[in-house]
Order: sequence, then C-alpha cells, then structure tokens
Amino acid sequence: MISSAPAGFDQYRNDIPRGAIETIEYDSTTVGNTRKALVYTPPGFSSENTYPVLYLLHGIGGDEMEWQQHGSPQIILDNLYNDNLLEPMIVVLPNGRAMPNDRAEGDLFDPEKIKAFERFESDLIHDLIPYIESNYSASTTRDNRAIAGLSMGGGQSLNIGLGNLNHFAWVGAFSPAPNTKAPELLLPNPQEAISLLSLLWISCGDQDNLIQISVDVHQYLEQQDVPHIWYEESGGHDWPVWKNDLYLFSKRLFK
Ligand code: FER
Repeated sequence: MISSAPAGFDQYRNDIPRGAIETIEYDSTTVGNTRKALVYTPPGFSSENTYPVLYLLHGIGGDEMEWQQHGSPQIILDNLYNDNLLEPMIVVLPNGRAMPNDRAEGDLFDPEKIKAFERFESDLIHDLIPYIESNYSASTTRDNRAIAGLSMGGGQSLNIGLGNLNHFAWVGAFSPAPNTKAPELLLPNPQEAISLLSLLWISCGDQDNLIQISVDVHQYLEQQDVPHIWYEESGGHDWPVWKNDLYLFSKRLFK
C-alpha cells in the first residue's frame, strides 16, 4: 500500500540548500535544429561527482517548461534531498514534441504533432542523452538512467523506456495517454524486462478518463509476472496527481 506524499511536500521551505535549474540548447540531428531542455542539478552539485539522470517528460499541452510552470519539481526535489529521501540526481526536462515548431500551440492533436512525440525517441537517444552525458558529470550506464513522464510523456516513457532497456533501468508512467503502445507490443519479451528492469511504475488518478490504458498495461504485466508498481490514487488528469507521482517515484530511484 502506497501512501500519498506528506503534507507540505511541494511547499517552499526557507533556509534549505537549493538545486539549480538552467536552460540548455542541443543540436538535434533528428529534427535538424537546435532544441531546448531544462536541466536541474541537485543541491551541492559538483562536477567531481558522477550523477544518475532522470529524464522527466511533459504532456500534450506543454513543452520543456511545463513541469516547472505547474509541477514545482525543484521544490519537491529540494525538500526530498533535505529530508535525506533522494539520491542526488540530475533531472532533465526535455521537449518531447520533436519537430521544428515544438511549442504547444494550435491544434495539439494534429497528427503531425502526435507523430513528433514518437519521433522524440530518436532525439532523446541520439541527440539529448549524448549531449547531457558529454556536458554534465552524468553517469552513462543504464542502471543510472530513468525515464518518466505525465500523460503523453507517460506513454513516451513506456514506449521509449521499455523499448530501449539497454538505455533505461527505471521507467515511470504517470497517467499514460493513448499514445501508449499495446501492452504486448510494449513488452514482447517479458523475460528480458524481468531481468533488466530496476523499477517499473504506473500510476493514475481514479477520476482520470484515461485510466483504462494504465489498467490494461498493469494487467498484462501481472499476467506475465513482470514486477511493477501499480498505484491508483485519488484524483483526475491533473497536477496534484503528477506532483504526488514525482515525489513517490523519484524517491525510489537509483537505490
Ligand atoms: C488522447 C487523449 C489525451 C490522446 C492524447 C491525450 C494521442 C494526451 C493527454 C495529455 O498529454 O495530457 O486521445 O491521443
């Protein structure tokens, strides 16, 4: 039984060490332009140390700034560090809409834009991860890479994470959207996933219209005996749920 994050988990505390968020730009061979991402480095970050990395993805209505604008990730993470509940890690907030105009504007369900969320797999693996690992003191092993996201980003995390187990050992989907592949396509080889995954997390609000997607993946994983966490929480397709998920998922990482 998983309890929700304690009261105050997302409230700014005075006088605690703080991480830093900066915007980076990387060359994308996939899209053919320069793309932005935000990078959070933890309190006390030092290039003398090597850090694991969480890639944290946004939803259909957002871009690389969505988590920071609505989800207070820096407050949640700084508080977790201060309470000694988090492994020091770099958190990268990419833009998961891999196309020349990657702003969340116009018809967000335009097939070209939906396709761009698929194209992001190549941008992440071939462009962004190499950039992060050559510009930060980031670990380069699969055991030290995690991918998670909300809604469209949750679907991406399952599709990309489970489809690239040579790159990721930790996968989290918060309220995954209809871009999630069918369960038997997500994990055609359950034995491989069982041996390689350190954590597979799926969560969704009980008032979320998209919950059946999560339930279908969970039931397949259960049938195939793939260890995972299925966490149904109270709430809808909304930020209180995703902030709670970030708190609960991130504190399980890299341990
Ligand atoms: C859909 C409903 C919701 C869909 C995507 C979403 C691709 C994504 C929602 C979000 O990211 O919040 O039918 O199709």
